[in-house]
Amino acid sequence: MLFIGSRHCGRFSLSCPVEAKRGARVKRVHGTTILSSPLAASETVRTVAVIPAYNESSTIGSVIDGTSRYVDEVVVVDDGSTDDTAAIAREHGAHVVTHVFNTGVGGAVRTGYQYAIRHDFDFVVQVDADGQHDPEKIPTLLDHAEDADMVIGSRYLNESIDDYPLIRRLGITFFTTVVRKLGGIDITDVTSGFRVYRVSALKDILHRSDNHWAVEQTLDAAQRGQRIEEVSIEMPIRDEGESQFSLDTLVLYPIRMTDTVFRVLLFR
Ligand SMILES: Nc1nc2c(ncn2[C@@H]2O[C@H](COP(=O)(O)OP(=O)(O)O)[C@@H](O)[C@H]2O)c(=O)[nH]1
Ligand SMILES: [Mg+2]
Repeated sequence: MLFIGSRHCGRFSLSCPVEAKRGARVKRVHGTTILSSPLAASETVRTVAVIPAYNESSTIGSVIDGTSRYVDEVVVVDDGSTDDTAAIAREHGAHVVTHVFNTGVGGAVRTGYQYAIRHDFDFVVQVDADGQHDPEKIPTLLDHAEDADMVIGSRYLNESIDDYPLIRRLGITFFTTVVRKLGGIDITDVTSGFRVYRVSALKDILHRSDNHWAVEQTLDAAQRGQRIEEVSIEMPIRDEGESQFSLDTLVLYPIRMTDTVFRVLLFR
């Protein structure tokens, strides 16, 4: 039987130190792990799902329902939505933190991370609200977090990336190459928003940017020698709503990218 529930993290040792050593270690895992044995309910590792959401009323309910089976709490960061996202999220049992103004994905996930830190969670699972991330893959990500500080679900380790528009693939490849070169790590999908973090390590890499959050935090983690893993996760393109990527984001890429990279390399 496939194990259901975040308690499988309970076998992680809470005293497991985050080794801050130079030269990040990346273990890439292809395929899916099926967990076979549930662990004792008495173990106390706590996991929170952080779901950034901007006008996702058509999908947020099912994403929460699917996700809540695998975590102790679901937090939806409503990023200034103008539709019923927040109300639907509450109806489905999520704790909702509302931004009065829209900040962008980076601002939304940062609010979620701060919630996790403040409430002493051990792990954060980050899931998009648009239905792109299959909650049934959460145990796979958590399983790999046993030996990692950050686990990234990668579309590039399977064929789902082939469905993305060329311009989007070029953007992801560009960002990933920058982080690979500057961070000395061997990853394939730095912009993926389907991730798990060990909170004790996440505390050190809280990003500042509201745009290229993934580039900033992953590069920072690599520079600090945090353990970063990638796992193959299928990620279809979204059916509903609008992606954060637009012509504006494309035109502003070079400026924002330079800003992000200099900030990490020079000031952190
Ligand atoms: N488009 C957009 N999404 C946001 C914003 N703030 C939070 N989000 C949420 O952040 C997540 C990732 O955004 P998305 O557009 O799906 O990015 P993509 O998966 O990289 O195309 C989704 O759950 C959004 O609802 C925002 O300002 N714009
Ligand atoms: Mg998405």
